[in-house]
Amino acid sequence: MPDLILALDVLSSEEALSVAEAAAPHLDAIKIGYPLVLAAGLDIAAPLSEFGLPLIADFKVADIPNTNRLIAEQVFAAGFSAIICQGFCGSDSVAACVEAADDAGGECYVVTEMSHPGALEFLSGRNAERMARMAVECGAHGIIAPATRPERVAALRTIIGERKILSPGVGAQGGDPAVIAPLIDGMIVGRSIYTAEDPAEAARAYAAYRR
Ligand code: NUP
Repeated sequence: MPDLILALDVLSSEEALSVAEAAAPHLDAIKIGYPLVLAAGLDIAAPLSEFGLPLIADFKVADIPNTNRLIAEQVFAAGFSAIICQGFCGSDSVAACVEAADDAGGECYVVTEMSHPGALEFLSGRNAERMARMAVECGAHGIIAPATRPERVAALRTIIGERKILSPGVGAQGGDPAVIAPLIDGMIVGRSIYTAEDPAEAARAYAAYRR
């Protein structure tokens, strides 16, 4: 059953630290991305890492290999354990992130099919399956796949085997944690925890799907 990963998309370091402190006992990792880093700076990684949880950088890196590598090196130097990159730029761009992760002793996850409705325009079906195959060939540690479409997660699992699937889209985007939990390795939950009246209680409720 999956780890619980908090998507901490709040807009100040004060709120980030207060939600993280409340939820931390129920979490296995914290994921941050552009919203918090643009509001509070990359330095937010240092106080967040004090909760003793792995930090995942969700920058959906999508550039040429050299730029991807430079971005990934900054991420790992800032203390993150993992980076998320897009698959659609191709295998050389993904390989640059995987290499930087390996050099830093970290992990790289590749976005295959996204969780929102617009993903069905370009980022789904055969393209997602090709990206999953490529992620395996590049040595990525796992993929990102949508909790909003459990049948697609099951299909992508047949391609990636034992590699990890981290899955966003539970709660606010409509995904059902009970349905998706048996299919994945990490459940990513943002708004349903950080906008809850009691984030600790909300995190505890999602953590129940770990068992
Ligand atoms: O396909 C994806 N869908 C998605 O929601 C890939 C992602 N990385 N995410 C991220 O997961 C999104 O940017 C947000 O940080 C988190 C989901 O948050 P929420 O919908 O639970 O609030």
